[in-house]
Amino acid sequence: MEFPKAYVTSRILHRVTRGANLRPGEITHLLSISCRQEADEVFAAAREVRSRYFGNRVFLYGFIYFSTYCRNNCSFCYYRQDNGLSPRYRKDRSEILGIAKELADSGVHLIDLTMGEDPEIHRQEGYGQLIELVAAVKQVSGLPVMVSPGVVPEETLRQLAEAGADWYALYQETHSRQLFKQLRLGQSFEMRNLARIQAEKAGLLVEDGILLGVGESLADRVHSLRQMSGRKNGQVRVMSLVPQEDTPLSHLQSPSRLTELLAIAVLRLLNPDRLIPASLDVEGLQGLAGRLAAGANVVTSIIPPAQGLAGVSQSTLDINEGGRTVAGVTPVLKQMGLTAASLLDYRYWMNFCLEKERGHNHAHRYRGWPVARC
Ligand code: SAM
Ligand code: MD0
Ligand code: SF4
Repeated sequence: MEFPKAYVTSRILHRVTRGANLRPGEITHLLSISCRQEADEVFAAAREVRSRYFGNRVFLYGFIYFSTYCRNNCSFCYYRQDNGLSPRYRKDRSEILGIAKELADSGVHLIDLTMGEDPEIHRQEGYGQLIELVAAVKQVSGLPVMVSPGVVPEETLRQLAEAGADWYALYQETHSRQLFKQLRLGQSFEMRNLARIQAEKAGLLVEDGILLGVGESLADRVHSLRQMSGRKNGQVRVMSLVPQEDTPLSHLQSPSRLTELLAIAVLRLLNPDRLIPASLDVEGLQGLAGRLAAGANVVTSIIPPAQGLAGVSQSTLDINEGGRTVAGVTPVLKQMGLTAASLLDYRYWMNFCLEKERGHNHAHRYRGWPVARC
């Protein structure tokens, strides 16, 4: 006998909110939901699980896309080398430090230094310029720093960690080897996976992520969500493809909003105590509330206006209007009963995650955090 879909959904959520692990078939079921009411139940469960670890506290990440030059040709990306339309710039050291300070003063918890695989930076023996930049940004902002430079050698990862980098962000985009080949043209699936493992060994926190709507099957989505969740990632993300003019994937459509929101909620159910972004880089400020309601707990891609900075998948949306700022997102948090965490909360969570991943059972030291059930 086949049970009604809504009944199966309730059963799954009942189990998972009581601490059971989601099985592959259950993930498939949740990702296939098309009824809004049923989806709302999934989001409510994701919020419940989130609140056990994080209460109503949300983290805010400042984003500095400091070089938009790239030697690669990813099929989805506006900044691929062959795209003559994308704005190319390379910010100098003093501009970057000024922007980092401005972001820190505005109340973000972290600075994300992101670049294309800029040949000027990647060809330098030892990446000295990038390593020095990380140390300077850390010093001037007084904040944790994430680097998103693409694939770099293991030795560079160690030096970045020594210079004070806290995070290494490198998204696999898909955990299917076949599809990867069509997305990251001419790049190695293994090297990309390995770089995150090496970063973790170097003492960095690591973020992985996947794209939705790039030709993946439902089974690919389930596989990727499980792969990301079974590893030592501190932060995991899903982002919908934003089709870009003059790129090989320009003909594809962005997946429905429900697709991304369900994937965020499933990621939360799979990763109760991890960080999950609600990126402003997909739908701008108007997409924020939905992503937070689905279980995300980090607002990423906060960009100061009037600095000539671009976003990645939304290169201009809401930036110069000041929508992608702490002041812009605060009313949304408030309206949802959420609040920006303190910097101390953020540092505390980073330590908690590092200790846990190193297998040190110091959970008792973190009694005040997570909120309950450590
Ligand atoms: N260049 C580095 C790299 O590729 O790892 C770091 C920056 S890259 C621009 C950051 C991420 O943005 C990519 O890994 C991809 O997930 C996302 N991205 C790029 N273009 C996108 C698009 N058109 N739609 C959605 N996400 C996109
Ligand atoms: C974001 N545009 O958070 C940024 C970017 C890179 N670490 C992050 C994809 O949405
Ligand atoms: Fe370059 Fe990153 Fe865009 Fe790929 S995703 S083309 S590596 S900037």
